[in-house]
Amino acid sequence: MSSGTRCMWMRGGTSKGGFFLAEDLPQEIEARDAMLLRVMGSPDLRQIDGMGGADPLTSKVAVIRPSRREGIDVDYLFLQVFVDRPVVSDSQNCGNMLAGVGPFAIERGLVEARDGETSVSVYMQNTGQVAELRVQTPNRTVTYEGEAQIDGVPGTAAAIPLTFKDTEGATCGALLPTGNAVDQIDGVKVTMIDNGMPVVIIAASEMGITGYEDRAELDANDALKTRLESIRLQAGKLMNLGDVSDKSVPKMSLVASAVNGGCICTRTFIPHRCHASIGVLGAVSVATACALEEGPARELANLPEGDCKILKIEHPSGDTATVLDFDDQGLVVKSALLRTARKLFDGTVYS
Ligand code: NQM
Repeated sequence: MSSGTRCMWMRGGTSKGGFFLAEDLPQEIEARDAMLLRVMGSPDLRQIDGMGGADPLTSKVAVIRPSRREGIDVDYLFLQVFVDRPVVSDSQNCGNMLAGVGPFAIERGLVEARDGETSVSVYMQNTGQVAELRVQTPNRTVTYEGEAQIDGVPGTAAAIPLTFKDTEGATCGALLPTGNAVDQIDGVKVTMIDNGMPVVIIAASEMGITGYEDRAELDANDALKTRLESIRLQAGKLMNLGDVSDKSVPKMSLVASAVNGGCICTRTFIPHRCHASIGVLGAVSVATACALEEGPARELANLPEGDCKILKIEHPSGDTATVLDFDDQGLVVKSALLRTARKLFDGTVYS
């Protein structure tokens, strides 16, 4: 057993995981990853010998360091620790864990709190983009208590608004990496898009489901998952992601018409289990697809008028409201979402 590593466990949005200062982790990547697998208890479906919650949404790590970049407070590296495989992947970003980065940076003294609210600018190392967070800091102290409610999390907490700019093509190099809003893979019509998260969008009906099933039912549908994985492996290459068999991107979002007054309804595989809700940047990418000129999302979406649109992306736990700002060519230039976070534990974790 190691002598222990300083760590804070936090809920960030609808995810949960370990937050570390980069200086507290082994500097060598192989040693770092071996340590994080031990911390989470992976590979093991139950993660019984570690802190992970036996779910990709609770097997996440955020690594934070002071930023050397002009005008940026901290650098954030997201790591997905696979539950059932000995894999730690930096191939994706995570906007849910991002919500915890602001409070963590203030609590660890990397950002000085103001009285009332503190802005934290975060360079997201996985994709090379910047996010702005607003953290509630009455009396220069982080508060986690408040009135904001996000679907997928019981109760209320202090609001942490997130704003993203220039997320287009963050990982794939272009918003539509194939140059098309619609392609065919395995005879199925898909949109491959990246506005902060690489996502493959397919009409649920094309995959033989309604798109309103619950997470457990979809997770148990092995035939569906096999078809999705075949499409995903081909899409990965077309999206400039290479061989994605050991990567957690692209995500697979199955869409249907909204049923609760939203823009569209989603069931998203991330990529081998169905998300309990939807990822933050995943929601931004789906919302962006709804506003394309064509494609499975566009065909099913209810789109409000105007250059600033609030698009509610429905999912198994409710919806995620995404605010998109468009320029006069109809391109998304800014996106914003509301998240909350909570400090759960601060101490020493053993590997
Ligand atoms: O898309 C899960 C999550 C995510 C990612 C996933 C996320 C995002 O809910 O920005 O937040 O898609 O693997 O934490």
